[in-house]
Amino acid sequence: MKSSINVFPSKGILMGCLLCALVCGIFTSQLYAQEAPKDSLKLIQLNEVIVISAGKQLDHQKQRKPLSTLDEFLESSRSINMVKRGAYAWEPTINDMASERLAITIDGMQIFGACTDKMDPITSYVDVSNLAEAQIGSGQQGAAFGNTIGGGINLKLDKSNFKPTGWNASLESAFESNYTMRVFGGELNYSDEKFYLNTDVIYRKADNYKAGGDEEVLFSQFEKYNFSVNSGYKLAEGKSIAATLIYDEANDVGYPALTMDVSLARAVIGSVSFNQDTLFGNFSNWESKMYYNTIKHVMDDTKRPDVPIHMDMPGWSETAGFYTQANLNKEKHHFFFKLDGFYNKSYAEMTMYPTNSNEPLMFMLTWPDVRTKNVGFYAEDHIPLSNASVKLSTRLAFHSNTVADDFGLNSLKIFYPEMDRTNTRFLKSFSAQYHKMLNDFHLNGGISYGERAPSVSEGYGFYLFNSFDNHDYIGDPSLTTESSAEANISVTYKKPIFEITAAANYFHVFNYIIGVVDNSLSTMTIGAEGVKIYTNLDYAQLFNASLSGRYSISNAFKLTGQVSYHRGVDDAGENLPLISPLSYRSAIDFYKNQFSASLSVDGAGEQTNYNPTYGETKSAAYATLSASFGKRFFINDNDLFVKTGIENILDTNYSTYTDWNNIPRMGRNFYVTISYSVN
Ligand SMILES: [Cu+2]
Repeated sequence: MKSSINVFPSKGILMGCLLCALVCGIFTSQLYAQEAPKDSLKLIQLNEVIVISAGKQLDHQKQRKPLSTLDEFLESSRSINMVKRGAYAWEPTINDMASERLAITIDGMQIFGACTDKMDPITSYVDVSNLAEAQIGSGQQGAAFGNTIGGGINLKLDKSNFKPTGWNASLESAFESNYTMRVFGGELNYSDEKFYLNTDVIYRKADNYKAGGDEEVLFSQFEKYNFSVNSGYKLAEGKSIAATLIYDEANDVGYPALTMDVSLARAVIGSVSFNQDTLFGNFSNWESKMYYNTIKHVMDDTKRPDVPIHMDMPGWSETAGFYTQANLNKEKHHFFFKLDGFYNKSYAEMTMYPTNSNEPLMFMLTWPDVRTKNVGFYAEDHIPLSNASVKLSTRLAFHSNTVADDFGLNSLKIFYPEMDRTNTRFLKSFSAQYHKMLNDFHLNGGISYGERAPSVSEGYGFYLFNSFDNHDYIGDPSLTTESSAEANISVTYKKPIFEITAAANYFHVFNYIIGVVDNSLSTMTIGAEGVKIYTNLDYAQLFNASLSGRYSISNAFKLTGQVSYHRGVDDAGENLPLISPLSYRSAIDFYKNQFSASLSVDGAGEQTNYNPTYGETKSAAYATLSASFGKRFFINDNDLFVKTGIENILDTNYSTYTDWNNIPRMGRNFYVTISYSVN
């Protein structure tokens, strides 16, 4: 089926667009607009940093919804869109690319979900209470965090870092009317120049949410709690050790867009690190970390009516890893070096229970105990020139996959009799970014090349049911490494009260991995339409462009806006799935005398470039309106902060291109957040 004739924007049009924008004086660069991220990542230029820091009153005032889920925080980013299968555990995408093509780390730690159906992106295993900020790099700008095509996100943990603040504590609570979500959280911190201890706990429970027009979305409830502790001790001046531990557990999580729910999703994430301000020679900020995390994910279909065949589908993922990194300043050069590595075990199984109990049980390994080893070296050099700067970076990595389970290996050998147990690759990434200041203009441009290995599902998945296109998926261990050539450009016009940025990027992805129907195979899942095999297409092309601006109307009023355009096609000119239609957002924010307010609109045009082959239907245009009000009070020495708001004020019933199987989004929602902190 052809959805439409695809005319990919040619380079001529692209250049024309940029020129036009320049002439109009409306453009923007995200690259250098942000304040430099702190600590060890000082040198890495990020495209965007989202401040999260729950429990920090000052930051809270600027946030429209301080105790929202981490997913909502990420969704507020310019660079991230979230794929939704329910109210919980959304999947981040950057440049219209999802998990397999992104490098997502928690405080530099590699973590991999344990679900074969992408129910547990790793962002679901932390909460806002743990985090200081989300650091986002587009394309190869995210390669500092790992091998990537689309970009990288590092979720930075919140730590006192030897600030002499003494004891402080805070209590937080929130309520949201639409799905009666209750949130309770608290922190207790101590920090002095020699020692710090941060602890926090948060609990969330939500019932089914209601889409616009009071339509209840069944199986969208969830319950989650998260506990974390991190501590540091100074061994000597300029020398310290630190340790972190996060425990995160979600139960009774409904996935209305899928055929199964989750009874347990649990992560234990721990690390120890050693930091030293100096190293031999001119090296500085030496940081080394060892970490381990283990995830258990249990799917559950017992609460669903009319299940044709009951299935048990547990999955496990365990990762151990390390990194060591340092800066080096030598004359004009600002180097950053990082050596990192991880070892991951991914194992998932499926047992089917036929309704006729005389029939035998059916057992499959959907992830056959795949062991992934990756050792990488990342280096970057930032060279300031007069009114300009250049950043060069590279990542070189050795990557290997081994199928450890014999039963799983033999199952895959049905399809690939020649397959080896182990598959190794050498992955490369190179990037050059240039920045120039011309009076009030900032120009940014860059070219990059990057590679990634297939994910465990793409390489070794065994009959993974995808409810989006209603097909069973089988991996291919002999997939070729996917690679991407990328170009990005942006122009910002910046005045103290006014700023506008136009940005565009283009990815030419070679050996693009996607599921392709194989008519010779029969399905395993009852009701599935067919079987798809993960296959390398010759190439795919992705193009993203955005225009964003900020205007300070007065000291108290600030206006922001963004409109973005996206396109993705495969080598036959067919649309790629999950590509955003034209989308926009705008907001007016007010802040004065400890009082804050905002009014915002979010919307998208009709999705004209969709692809039914991948299960997509056209999503209609929509717009939603939201408002928030906040006030900070001082009670003795303590702080009380109250924030309230309404989302989707007009109770619009809508779904977007990221909503799995078009499940409708939340209707009108009132929320209130209260936080009280004692210093
Ligand atoms: Cu799952």
